[in-house]
Amino acid sequence: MNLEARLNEMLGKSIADSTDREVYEVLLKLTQSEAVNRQREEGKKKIYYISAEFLIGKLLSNNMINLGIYEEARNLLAANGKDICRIEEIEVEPSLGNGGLGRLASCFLDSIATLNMTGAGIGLNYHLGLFKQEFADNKQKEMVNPWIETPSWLIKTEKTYPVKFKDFSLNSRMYELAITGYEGRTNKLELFDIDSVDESMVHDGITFDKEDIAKNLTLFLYPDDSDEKGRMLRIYQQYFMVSNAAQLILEECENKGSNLYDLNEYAVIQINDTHPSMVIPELIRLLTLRGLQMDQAVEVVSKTCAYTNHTILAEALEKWPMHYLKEVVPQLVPIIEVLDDKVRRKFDDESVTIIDRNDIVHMAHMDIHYGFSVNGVAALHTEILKETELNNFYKIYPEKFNNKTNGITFRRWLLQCNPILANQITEWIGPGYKKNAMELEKLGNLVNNEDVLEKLLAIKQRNKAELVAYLKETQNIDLNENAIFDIQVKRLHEYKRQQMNVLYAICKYQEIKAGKIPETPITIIFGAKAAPAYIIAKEIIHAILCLQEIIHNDPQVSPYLQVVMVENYNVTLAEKLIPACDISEQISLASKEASGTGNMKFMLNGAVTLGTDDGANVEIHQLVGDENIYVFGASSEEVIVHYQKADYVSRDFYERDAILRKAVDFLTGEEMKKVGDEVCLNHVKEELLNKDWFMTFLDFEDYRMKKEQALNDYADRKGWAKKMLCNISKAGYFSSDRTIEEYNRDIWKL
Ligand code: 26Q
Repeated sequence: MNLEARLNEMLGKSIADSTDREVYEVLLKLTQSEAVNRQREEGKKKIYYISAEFLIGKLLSNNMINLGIYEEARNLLAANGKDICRIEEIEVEPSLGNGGLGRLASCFLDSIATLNMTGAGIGLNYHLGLFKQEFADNKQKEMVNPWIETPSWLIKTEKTYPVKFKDFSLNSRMYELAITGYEGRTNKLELFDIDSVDESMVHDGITFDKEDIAKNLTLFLYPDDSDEKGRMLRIYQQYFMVSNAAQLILEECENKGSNLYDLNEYAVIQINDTHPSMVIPELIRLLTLRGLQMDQAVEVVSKTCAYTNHTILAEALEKWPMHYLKEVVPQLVPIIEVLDDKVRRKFDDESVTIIDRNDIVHMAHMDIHYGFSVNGVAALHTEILKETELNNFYKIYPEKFNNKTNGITFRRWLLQCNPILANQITEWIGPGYKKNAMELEKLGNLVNNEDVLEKLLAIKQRNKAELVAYLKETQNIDLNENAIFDIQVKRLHEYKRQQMNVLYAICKYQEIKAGKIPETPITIIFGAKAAPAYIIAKEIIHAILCLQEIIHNDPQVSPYLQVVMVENYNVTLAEKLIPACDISEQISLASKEASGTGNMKFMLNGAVTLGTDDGANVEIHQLVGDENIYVFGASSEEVIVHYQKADYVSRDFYERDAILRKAVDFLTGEEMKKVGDEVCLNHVKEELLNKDWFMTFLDFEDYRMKKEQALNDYADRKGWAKKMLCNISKAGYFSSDRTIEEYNRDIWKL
């Protein structure tokens, strides 16, 4: 393809004479048509990855890299006075996910296509996606985030299915997004929608009429489920998603020659957490309508569906009152009752039933009984599922349980977001690592090469400078590029313990005030959205923003310490922050973070982890060794025992540790009250003192010591560079290509 000629033709003028938007639009169309050329449906069996979330990120650069036209396009644009980074800025990021689970789904689609597997993602086309976060008065405000523009990556199709609810029916419409594999095929992400969605019903931020389903069904990603109407809407969304998925899957398999009794030879369905679990009863229902006996339908579906668990937090395990299901999808109720009845006949154990004594339906239980595989997302997580959380199920079905440690696509999280590092690695060890990530191990041989270490430090410095410029331009934030960049970016959740990092920052502030100046300045960067109805999470954001203001306005402290919370943390910002990071904060309470995937992205980009032995941190720790990671805090076993004995009392730690006490008291001190909301700040403090459900105080002292050590070690630049190199060289295991190969080997068998 002659890129220049095609671009000129499509533009109708020269590149130099075109606006950035015009160039973006033709690149989009050209990339789209290239992607279509690589579409293939081969092989009998197809993996359907059903997920309520796909956090895909911007697509232009990603697709151009995967199609092998990025370099040529960048050079061509540069020769015509255009900066490809500016062109990328035009694209609006699709925000179809909350965090880890949605981003994982997107990494998996990339790897499935890269590995030339026949597969598709199935989800919903939320018009406004996740809310856009804005800060005002040091608080989070939620705004709409429309992302569908013309032209769009999203292609409207003519495919529609009827979906019946209790009192009305809706016709769906399928949209498609091309999923390009790196030097591989193009697969599809199928997103279902309805034509009658009405974006104009949203007012005052993200408020809308939760009961008008024909207008609101695909407006937002999981709106607030703090009230009953919100929870009902969630069931409407989930059923709509899986009914479409089931109809599409049956249609495709029948077209390929399936007689439906052999469905599992044509399809394997991966259920991404419990959000798509109703696909099980829905498929059974559709199969019986097509003539199968109930028992046969149950057997066929049980051989086709596999379930992934992403959380051990009880409150996130979905349980729906039966009366909700009767109100929304009465047609599934008799089927769920049959499934429950079969379980009750087989097992005399109330803890494994599908419908419990209070008439509540446990979605995960249905997945485990009527799926053939149950997997956790990191070694520790799977062990905890087997030994505690799902132990009663593990005893029944030991053969179903398996671990699939998460992974990330190196195309987006290295080649795209950190091209200078990627090019340098290619120079050092050749390009093989792009497809065979384990080749990064070769970097280990260079750990005593002074030139390599210096170059690594120089690249980090360049990425920091780029982040500084980007945040100045987009958010008017002034960062000191000579500081240590200590970064914690992830959803705001109490178990992730952003509050512990805040307490550390307060201690540091107080130390500097008292005259103890750090050897190297420190910049602590946060990025996090809080669910709109998660009050304490929003209050923690408030505390961070108040602290940011206080330090920013304190000339005695600000040259040595900065606290910054970036607004509207999303994939685009992650791609800027991660390459610039020195210290990666992964500080969840041990046993609570199923895996984490940010931890892997930071490591791959040469950050050193400060973390607990939780989730995939455990595996990172094993791979890099004690010398190349800072691990602190109680172990998962200790934490589990504390919960069992209910013997943790946060106030004891507060009373014993004067440094901790001073930091906690600062939360409601005069300085904070001057810039913040007293009620919110009091609440943050009281929650820590009276509950501290996630044991912040238990780990605080150890956290503070290990963080000090990391900050001190940073000054030995060569020693630090060795740690960076080691982390990069061991990151190969966390390629999602490895994860997907394991899913295929053990579960999908394509
Ligand atoms: C449940 C009920 C009602 C409303 C919302 C939800 C809900 C929504 C989203 C429950 C869970 C989620 C998302 C979970 C998630 O992102 N989990 C993360 O998955 C990652 C990929 O496996 C892991 O790395 C993270 O450790 C895990 O927290």
